[in-house]
Amino acid sequence: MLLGIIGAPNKGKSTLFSALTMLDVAIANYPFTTIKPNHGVAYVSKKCVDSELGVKCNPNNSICMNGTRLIPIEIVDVAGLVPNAHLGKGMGNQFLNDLISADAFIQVVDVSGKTDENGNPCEKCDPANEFKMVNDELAYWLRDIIKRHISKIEKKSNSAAGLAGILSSLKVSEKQIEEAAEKSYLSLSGNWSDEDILSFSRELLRISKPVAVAANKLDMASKEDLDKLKAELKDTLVIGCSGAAELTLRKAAKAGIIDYTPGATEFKIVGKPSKEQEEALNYLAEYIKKNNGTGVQQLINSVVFNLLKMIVVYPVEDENKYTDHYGNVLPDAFLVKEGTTALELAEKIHTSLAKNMLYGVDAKKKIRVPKDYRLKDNDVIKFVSTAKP
Ligand SMILES: Nc1nc2c(ncn2[C@@H]2O[C@H](COP(=O)(O)OP(=O)(O)OP(=O)(O)O)[C@@H](O)[C@H]2O)c(=O)[nH]1
Ligand SMILES: [Mg+2]
Repeated sequence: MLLGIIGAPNKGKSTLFSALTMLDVAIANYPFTTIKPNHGVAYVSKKCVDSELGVKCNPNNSICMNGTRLIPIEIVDVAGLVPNAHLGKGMGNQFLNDLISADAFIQVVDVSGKTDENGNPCEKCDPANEFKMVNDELAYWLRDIIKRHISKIEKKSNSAAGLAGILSSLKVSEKQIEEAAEKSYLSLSGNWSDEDILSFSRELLRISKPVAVAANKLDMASKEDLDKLKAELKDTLVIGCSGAAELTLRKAAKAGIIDYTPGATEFKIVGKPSKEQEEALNYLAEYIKKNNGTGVQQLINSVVFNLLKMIVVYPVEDENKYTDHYGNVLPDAFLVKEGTTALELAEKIHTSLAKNMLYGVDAKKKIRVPKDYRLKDNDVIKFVSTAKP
């Protein structure tokens, strides 16, 4: 799973990335601080099933913190996009190629309206304009990729397959391509004008690359600012957040000053903060209490669980002890798309496991489930196959 952080310059993309990954990256109050993409690992969080099952877990592919399972996903932060980036303005748009295989985008906007589309200071800019500008630039980027390949596609008899092949790095399916063509009233066998390719690109992005909006710098904005943006972008998932607040809290936790679980609405001071740090922490304690957290963990969880409709499942080898081969309790938490079958999950884990699979066992209910059983959120599942261990 890969999430791409995009947006205009100076919106807090790298701050959000740094908070999510705890990696040190360049952050500054001017446009184009980020030049090269930052790659890292972030974690989605969900209540671990261990307490429900009355056991204590030993995670292997994930982390468990105060009963919360943290599951890794890849995340990339790139340079800022400005109006006419496709014509080479600002840093251009070539850096978007690093996000070509993203499953979804998080677009960071400044909900306080204190920076404009170019990342320069502003009094009362409307972040909804940024959203439109960035979506336009994404569509131009895709249009230009397709344009470069269109002659090759038009020679193929089956154009959806041809396009899917050419756009394979974009992780789009033939079905999504057919749907995008239909929605933009285009025949896949026809000759497309630049305008046609642009309409198709917009639809394909809409279908295959969902976008959530991180309404960032909420600490400098009012509730009305956030409500206004939500109303303007009513068909889009908009989550208010403060990347700066989250970064401060995670840094304080890393330094052993506070005990803080990402997403929590409170923390405990466990170390010895300086007078200055204590003041900042008191402010943040109030802030997260009032705002139900910093919004950062809520953002990434909403993207994965609501926008991308992923569920969490725990494969085990022993359905009674919930352990793997080595006796680790609930070692792995997998993120899979809603509707994934037991057999499809087995394929993800190991091809031989899937090839020889006979059936699954729902370890919570201790009942057999067929290969085509559709996994449910928080399932603990054992695979029974004919293969010798
Ligand atoms: N008040 C407040 N300031 C923030 C927040 N997030 C980021 N900032 C500040 O906004 C400025 C820009 O932050 P960056 O993370 O560098 O922004 P960016 O979008 O990565 O910028 P470019 O790489 O230049 O495109 C810095 O001064 C940050 O400290 C936030 O949640 N609240
Ligand atoms: Mg940056």
